[in-house]
Amino acid sequence: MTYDLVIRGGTVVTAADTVRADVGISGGIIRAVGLDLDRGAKEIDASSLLVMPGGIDSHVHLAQPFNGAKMADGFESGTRSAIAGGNTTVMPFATQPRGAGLRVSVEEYKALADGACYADHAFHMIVSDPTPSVLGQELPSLVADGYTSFKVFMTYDDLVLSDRQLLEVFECARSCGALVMVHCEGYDAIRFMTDRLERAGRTAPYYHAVSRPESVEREATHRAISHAELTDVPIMIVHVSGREPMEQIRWAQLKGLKVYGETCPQYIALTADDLRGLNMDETGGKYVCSPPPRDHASWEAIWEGIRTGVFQVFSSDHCPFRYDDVEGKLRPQGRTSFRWVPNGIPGIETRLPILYSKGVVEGRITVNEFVALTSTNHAKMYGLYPRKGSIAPGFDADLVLWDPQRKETIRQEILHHGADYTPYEGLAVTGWPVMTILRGKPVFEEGRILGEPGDGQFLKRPPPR
Ligand code: DUC
Ligand code: ZN
Ligand code: ZN
Repeated sequence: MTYDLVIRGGTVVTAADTVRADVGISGGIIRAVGLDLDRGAKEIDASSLLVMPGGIDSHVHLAQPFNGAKMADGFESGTRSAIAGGNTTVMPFATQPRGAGLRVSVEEYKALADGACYADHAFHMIVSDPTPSVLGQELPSLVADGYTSFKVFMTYDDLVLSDRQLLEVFECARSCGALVMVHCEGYDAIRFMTDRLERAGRTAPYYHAVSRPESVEREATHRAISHAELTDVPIMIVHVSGREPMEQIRWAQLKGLKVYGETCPQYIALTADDLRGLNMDETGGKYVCSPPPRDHASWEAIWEGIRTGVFQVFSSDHCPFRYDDVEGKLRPQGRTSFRWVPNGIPGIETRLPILYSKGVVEGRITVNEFVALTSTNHAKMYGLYPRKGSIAPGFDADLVLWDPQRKETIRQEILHHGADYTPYEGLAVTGWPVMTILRGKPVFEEGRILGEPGDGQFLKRPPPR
């Protein structure tokens, strides 16, 4: 047998195993993993490299309306940045604006993605207006069509759901078999704190972190868990920032509840001190995201949660805004108070290097755990397995060839996103993607984009079983 492509002599890493093997690929599918495979029409020498499943980033925001600010990445630049960071699949969110239908929101979002993506993609939904027709018809029918996960918010004026609404949405998800992702921060507590801080003239970006301390996240996490227990629905607590919410999830898991956890690079690489600045012209706004990054003790708590399996997935929560831009972080309204600084930071391209460097190189996790956290578990959690997320015959040939020795310093100038900065500027890492292969096609190599918009396919997920 010959192959279209053979990746020769690499160290193949999956969530389970590390073996030296060739990978034979034809028709975009992995056909064989083994020693001394027959020749390929094309061959790539991977003898000094790790061959891992392409990253799957199951929490990214692209081309999403955001409270009047303009997101720095649409599908094209966002997925370009994704492949440059070793990813092959991304999962952004189709948002239902209040007053709009859910189906039409999904269709409009899909139209934006069609033909524009460098990476494969599937969508979660964001449900902001759970009307009787959304809960009675639209949501069940979309879930049956393969949109099997959606996010709900416990804060933000234009997205927040009441407890009653959360319960109704959870009940609906339970009956149609969906997984609910929950943004856990308490709306009223944040508004209370924000009003007080503003009255005291504390409006600089740093006070964003003060306005939503860990207790606010812990309380909402517990409330979401209680609602999930009442309705017997699986939930994913997203972007967990520190010990207190992590321990709530662990408590729920030990109780046997179907509660899953996600964390992100900002919670092991940034702290609230990054938000410090004297006024709105200072750079603190670059780090405004929610929940906010906390402190070094929180990093250790997050590692504890990663090591002990509280967190199944490590996502970027890529939510990019340009900094020096009237529609970005420094928009005129944003200069008046942290309340108006758009929440979110770019990170789709730096997720893998940060986790590899701080996790694998610094000895906190194994390389197999790295694969589970960045790819395999995302595929399993969100219905893309066994097509995506591992290296074995029959899987899509989505791979990242990884140089485990490569030292790099994260800098804006080497990244491919649409933002004008990276919050990780100057961070030294060891381990870097050398090549990204999407269904058998090299789409990124040594800093150069080889793929094209449209290479990425929409992934229809199967309905729940
Ligand atoms: N939640 C996210 O998941 N991303 C960006 C902003 C937010 O609040
Ligand atoms: Zn969120
Ligand atoms: Zn997010």
